[in-house]
Amino acid sequence: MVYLCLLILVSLSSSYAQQFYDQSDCGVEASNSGSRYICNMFQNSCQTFLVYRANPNFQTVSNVSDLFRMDSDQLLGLNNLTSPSEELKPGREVIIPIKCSCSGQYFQASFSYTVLQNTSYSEVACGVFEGLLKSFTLKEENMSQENKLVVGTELLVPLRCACPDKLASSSGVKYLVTYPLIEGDRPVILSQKFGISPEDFLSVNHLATDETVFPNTTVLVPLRAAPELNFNIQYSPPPAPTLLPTIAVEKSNRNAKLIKKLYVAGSVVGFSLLLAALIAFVILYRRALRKWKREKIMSFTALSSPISCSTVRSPFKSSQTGRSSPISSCLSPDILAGLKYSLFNYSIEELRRATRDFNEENKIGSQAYRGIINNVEVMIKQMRFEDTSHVIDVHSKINHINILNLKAVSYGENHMSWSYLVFEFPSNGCLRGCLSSPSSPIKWHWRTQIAFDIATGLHYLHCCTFPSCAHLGINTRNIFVTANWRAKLSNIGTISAEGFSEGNDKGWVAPEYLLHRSASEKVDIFAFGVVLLELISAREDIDGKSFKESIKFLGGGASEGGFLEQLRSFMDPQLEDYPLAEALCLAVLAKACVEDDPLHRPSIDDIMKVLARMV
Ligand SMILES: *[C@@H]1O[C@H](CO)[C@@H](O)[C@H](O)[C@H]1NC(C)=O
Ligand SMILES: *[C@@H]1O[C@H](CO)[C@@H](O)[C@H](O)[C@H]1NC(C)=O
Ligand SMILES: *[C@@H]1O[C@H](CO)[C@@H](O)[C@H](O)[C@H]1NC(C)=O
Ligand SMILES: *[C@@H]1O[C@H](CO)[C@@H](O)[C@H](O)[C@H]1NC(C)=O
Ligand SMILES: CC(=O)N[C@H]1CO[C@H](CO)[C@@H](O)[C@@H]1O
Repeated sequence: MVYLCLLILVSLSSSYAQQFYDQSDCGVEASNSGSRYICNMFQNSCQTFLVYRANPNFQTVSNVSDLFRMDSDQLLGLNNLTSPSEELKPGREVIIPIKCSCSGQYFQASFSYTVLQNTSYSEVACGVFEGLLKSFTLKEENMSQENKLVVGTELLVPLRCACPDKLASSSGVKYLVTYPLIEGDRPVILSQKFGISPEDFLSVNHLATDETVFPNTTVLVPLRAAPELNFNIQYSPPPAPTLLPTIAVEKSNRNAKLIKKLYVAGSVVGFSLLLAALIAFVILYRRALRKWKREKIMSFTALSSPISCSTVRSPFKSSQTGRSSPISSCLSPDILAGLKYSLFNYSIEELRRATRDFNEENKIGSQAYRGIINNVEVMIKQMRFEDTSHVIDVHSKINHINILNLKAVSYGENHMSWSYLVFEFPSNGCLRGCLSSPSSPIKWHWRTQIAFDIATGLHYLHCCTFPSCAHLGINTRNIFVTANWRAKLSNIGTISAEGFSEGNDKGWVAPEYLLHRSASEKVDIFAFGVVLLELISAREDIDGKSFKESIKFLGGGASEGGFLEQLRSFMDPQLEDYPLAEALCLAVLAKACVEDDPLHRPSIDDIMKVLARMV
């Protein structure tokens, strides 16, 4: 029986030996294997189909048939529609018959397109043609170096398509339909939509069971007859909000305004301290009025936007991540918001004194200095004026022992000059420094404590803030360690979902973030895995290559004796005494966190459960 299954599997996978799912986004600059579908020896052209979705620019069948330069009658019957001018719902899938043929190495369905307005190649490939081809393919085909396109240009558009090869044909597959993925698509859903078996679908695209597929690229759907779509497939609802809707605390409008003004004046005080707030408000507001220019205040009010440290936009359903409801473990964010939050305002002169005139020796990192104010060590971060308000906003709403505390702010003379944020500075400095220091290796139980602290900080960000946010820049350089070896996360709110910012421009980063800018909390889980590996080995690995190699043994393969030997040789040589079982546990946890497929990474809840047993 098993043998039979194996046989079927082998024959299935070999019957679709050609084409690979390529998860990279439509707009990526570089070509991957799988960016285009490869010709086979069996047939070099065929009649097949692709799926196009109605959208605000192409709303009717006649719009769509114009785009594909075909007769609208051809589309009506195939799509069970009657009128070419009927307005389709955005997202309604329209099946387009195409002729797919081999050109050079690749299959393509050739169309031409006249550019209607000044635009870009990526907009045509990813917008107009919905990712049915990569934008660099379009550029290559039209021999262009630039991304710009001028109105009126006639473009050759080679859409992705494929013909079944010999083995696929012999198993009855007639068509491989090109399907552009959208958010929420999963192999199971697609199989239902086309009425095929998930196994067939997975093997034609060389996908592993449970593998996540990403929007803005295509898959092939193997069909034995012309496509008929089932439009009644339920996409799972968008990820549930990760926190209680904010009903717990009704704050009056007046109260909100008061808070805002306090914030303007450099101090936010929570509801619980309303009385103190009123007094502080009067004093601070008056002082602020005297001190600050009117326009400055105006611009702050305008800038104080709602929190989003990097709002999580997750393609993963919460049911799949298996996360239990965080509701029970968290307070309402409105209560947390500024329970106790006060922000001082320092003058530039004070900071100059603290850092010995921004002396090079005080520099830690590219835009941070350490300094001493009132005999307390602080970290002073240089920042563009327009970025400070966001960071302050985020910090005014989070308050956690494992997150670096923002203490004060200092604004430059005008909008063009630098502003500075003053943070606490835990005396052991950043974790990377502690791990690299040869003089005093971190003891094992401190390391597990640090891991637990980082996880706690992340859990707080993921589950106890509203909207929940991902850090997106976790690494050992922005985790700080206090005198008694507790860890604190920094750089909250400085990294946007769109891009890498300081502190995140090097290191081993979750692959889906590099490829799709897919900014989910799973990016943090990956980064946490990397931090764990550094924590137990003390090594630093820029692109993860050597880490990947050295933790291979955890996936099996080594003999039992060799297994522990390999673990020992991976560990920080400076660690003298540590329980091997715990080390193994951390290594296995780290390996799970750095899985390429975000769905296979554990949730922060699971991580906390594991670590809580150790500390
Ligand atoms: C779509 O069709 C409508 C009416 O038939 C027309 O006004 C509009 O210009 C068309 N859009 C495109 C992009 O061709
Ligand atoms: C075609 O559309 C009509 C309504 O417009 C519907 O009743 C019928 O079931 C559809 N047929 C198929 C095969 O989807
Ligand atoms: C499009 O770009 C060309 C060249 O850059 C320019 O001359 C033209 O005015 C632009 N047209 C529109 C409508 O923006
Ligand atoms: C897909 O591409 C569209 C258009 O280029 C873009 O607006 C959208 O953000 C992309 N989606 C993802 C998940 O990258
Ligand atoms: C191969 C081909 O048709 N190339 C055309 C692509 O479009 C540019 C205009 O941007 C033409 O100059 C090329 O001839």
